[in-house]
Parts: sequence; C-alpha cells; structure tokens
Amino acid sequence: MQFDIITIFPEIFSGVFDFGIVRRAVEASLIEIHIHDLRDYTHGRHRQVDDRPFGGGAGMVMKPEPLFRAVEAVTTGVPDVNVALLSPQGRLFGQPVAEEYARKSRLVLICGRYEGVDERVVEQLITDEVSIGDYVLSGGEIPAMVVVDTVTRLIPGALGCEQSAERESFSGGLLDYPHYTRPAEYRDLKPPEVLLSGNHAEIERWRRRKSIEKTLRRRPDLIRDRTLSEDEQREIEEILKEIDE
Ligand code: 9WO
Repeated sequence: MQFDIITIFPEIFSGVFDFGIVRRAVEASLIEIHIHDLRDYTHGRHRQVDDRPFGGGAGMVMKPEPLFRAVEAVTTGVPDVNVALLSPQGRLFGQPVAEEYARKSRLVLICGRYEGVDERVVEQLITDEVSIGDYVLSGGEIPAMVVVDTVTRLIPGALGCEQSAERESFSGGLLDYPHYTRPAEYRDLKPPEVLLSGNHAEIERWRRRKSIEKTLRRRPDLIRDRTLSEDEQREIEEILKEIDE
C-alpha cells in the first residue's frame, strides 16, 4: 500500500511513523508513506494555498488550484485510486472502512485546514469524505495519522505472529478481554485462576466470555449491529441472565 498525504504542515508527520508496527511495515516494504507539501503545488512567490470565502464571513478557504495540481500529480496514471478528504462531514471511519482500504494498493489522504476546502475540490477530486469522529479539530492531519495506523495493521504481514490480527480488539466486532502478566501476586491482587491453569480450551472460553460481557455492558450497540452465530446467541442469553442477577 502506498499512502500519499497532502498537507500544508508536512513537518507534523516528522517522527510519527517511525515507531512500532508502522515503522516495521515501512522497513518491510509493505507500505510506503509519501508526504506532500501543498505549497509545492502553488504558482507565484507567495505560495498561497488559501483565500477569502466568496459570500463573506470569517476565516479562509483552501484554494482549488494547488489541490487540483497536487492530486493530479499523485494520481495521474494510477488506476482505481481512492482520494479521501479527512473531514467531520465524512462517513465514519471504523474497522470496516479500514478493512476496505487495506485491500487497495493506493490511498491519497487530503488534510484540510482553515474553514475547509473549496467545494469544487470535494465534487471533482474527492472519492471519499472520511471522519474519525464527531468533534472538530484544527485540521485533517491527526485523522490522516489515525487512518495510516489503522489500515497498516490490517495489511497481511504487518503484525508479527505474536500479535495476530485475529486477536485484535474489534476483529470479531467485540471489545478486548482483560490482560494479566507477572507477577502472579501483586499487593494481594491475583489474576483469575483459569489463566494460570494451562488449560487452553478453558482460557479461550474465559476470554471469549469476558469479551462478550464487556461488550454487552459498555457497547451493546456493537452486539446489536452484528450477525451472531447460534453459539454466540446462546452465550449472550446466558450472560444477560447473569448480569440481571
Ligand atoms: C468548523 C466548524 C465550526 C462550527 C460548526 C461546524 C464546523 N465545522 C468546522 C470544520 O469542519 N472545520 C474544519 C477543520 C475544516 C477542515 C479541517 N478541519 C477539521 C478536520 N476539523 N476536524 C476535522 C476532522 C477530520 C476527520 N475526522 C474528524 C475531524
């Protein structure tokens, strides 16, 4: 996967991709991350990327010409490329959208600033408007980092065998189960016995159950929106009875 990020603040990305799984994915050539300074696509001495809004009002709007030039420079000759604008007006970015992007070979991420981008850019260049949540930020750069991180983890080979994608929180649409590590006793606090039992079938059952329990308590919407197997339905009925008690 090649990510192309278009921004007026390229320095924001210094260092953020230099750690952990994303760094390893770059080193293994599983991904490439190209940061493009929008000002490099301006003409004229002022390198102007914004201008006053038609119709008046506060703030500035990102001019269309640099964005058209930048997107065309990055996408020319590339078939089937998603051009995503990070914006609070977009479709909510969640694990399903991340999985869709992880199957592509290219993704262009446009980071808006000021009051937003000229609507002609949205209409002509953008294939996806994407929001990472219902809050207003100062720009699309942090959301772009979120997209790169989330999508990278889903690219085959990006996670070590220790951290299999299977185990991921949300992979089954459920929340994660609780984790414990050494020491086996700390200030009189002990992990659940089953985790020390060596009985791997029992451990797996316990983890599944904790996942479902936590999801039912904290995010029942995630269970409602899922298609459940008969086994899962039976387990949920059981847990619900216990929670009632
Ligand atoms: C500002 C604003 C003020 C009052 C009412 C609505 C409003 N919307 C915005 C707005 O969208 N400002 C943007 C700031 C303009 C483009 C870049 N900015 C941005 C992107 N803020 N938040 C995001 C963003 C992107 C993806 N997911 C979550 C937030």
